[in-house]
Amino acid sequence: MAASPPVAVIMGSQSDWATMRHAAETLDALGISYEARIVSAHRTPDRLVAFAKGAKAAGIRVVIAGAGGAAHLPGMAAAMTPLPVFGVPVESKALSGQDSLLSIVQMPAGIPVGTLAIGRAGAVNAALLAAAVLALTDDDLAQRLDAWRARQSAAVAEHPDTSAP
Ligand code: RP5
Repeated sequence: MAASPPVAVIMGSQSDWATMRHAAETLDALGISYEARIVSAHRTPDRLVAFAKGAKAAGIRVVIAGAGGAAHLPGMAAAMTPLPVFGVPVESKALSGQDSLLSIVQMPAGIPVGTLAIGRAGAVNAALLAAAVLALTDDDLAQRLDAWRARQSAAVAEHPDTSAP
């Protein structure tokens, strides 16, 4: 059986892809392979158990988990794998992602989820954190990550465009 890529990007619903694609695009930009899967803690609990219990043996090294509302996915995944899990609160319609954030961030001591910002920023940063973890043992990736950050710095103008609205 072929080994899984080093990163799994899981999400509770197809509707989360609009947010989680930003994690995927950031991983693409850094040349990190990943698999993206819909794994719902509520609607597909058996799929979640199979994924989380098998993730490490499959070769996955970091899990990025995005979910919205009563967002149990990152915490439940973390409960069933020793791999680092980064949680991305998806912006919900009803409560603007506050529900997602609080669901993910308030893990009891003993089972950590590294919780990111709500929405796109969290998705991008989850990918960057995954890259930083993998770069600890991958010098080529460490160089790509340094270059990504340098490009970002170079893209910031020193003075604001005062003609902008
Ligand atoms: C959660 O419920 C998902 O993570 C998603 O953010 C939210 C809403 O899902 P849909 O009703 O759009 O499928 O499980």
